[in-house]
Amino acid sequence: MQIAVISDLHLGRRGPTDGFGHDDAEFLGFLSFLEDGFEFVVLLGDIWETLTGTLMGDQAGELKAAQDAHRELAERFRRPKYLQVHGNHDLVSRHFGVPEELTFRADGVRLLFTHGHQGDPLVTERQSASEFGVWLGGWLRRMHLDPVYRLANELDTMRGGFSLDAKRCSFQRAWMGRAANRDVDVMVTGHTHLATRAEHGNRLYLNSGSCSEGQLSYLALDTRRGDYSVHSGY
Ligand SMILES: [Mn+2]
Repeated sequence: MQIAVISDLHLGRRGPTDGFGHDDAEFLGFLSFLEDGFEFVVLLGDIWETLTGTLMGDQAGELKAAQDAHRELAERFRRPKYLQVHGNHDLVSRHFGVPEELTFRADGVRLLFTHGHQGDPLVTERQSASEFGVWLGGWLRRMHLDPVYRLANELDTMRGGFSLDAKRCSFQRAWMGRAANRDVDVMVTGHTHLATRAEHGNRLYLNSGSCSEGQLSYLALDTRRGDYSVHSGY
């Protein structure tokens, strides 16, 4: 089976808090490229940004506003080729039937797809503090304090134990522990915005990186050939 994975688009209601940073028409071209080359396209969470409303707490309203602001993308994602899981920035999607994870077996390979915030202690143990931090970040951007916003994001990366170095990345180690417990061969997450491919013994960890802030990364999985690769641009 040939599967493409993208995540962390952070599509918002446009304006300063919208983290997407792509022209929608150009991004639709990228999606057509993925649709032509793969049997499925997995949307691995944080597709929509619902935590940066002017007031906290109306995530369903923010989801609707973001989908209205990016109508063609929202419609494209409803095609049967797309499979979606929710992340921590679009957690509210679970009320519309979007699951927390997908597992399947293809060509004898067991795969688990999940956004990954469940392995991030700040998000799981201090969810309201984490959501407050994201909401505050939205206000920093409205107030054009982007350098402060970027510094806060870098601190967040360090705090989360996120690293491109597989040995140093505690987030990745946590997920590979779960992969072993659940006998998963290929563990796929997003969330850190660090596109990654790392072998852990006979298991593989993949991270889809991010398509926000104008970045473009995706994973290409071919279970029949055993090819798993990280791409930036197309
Ligand atoms: Mn996330």
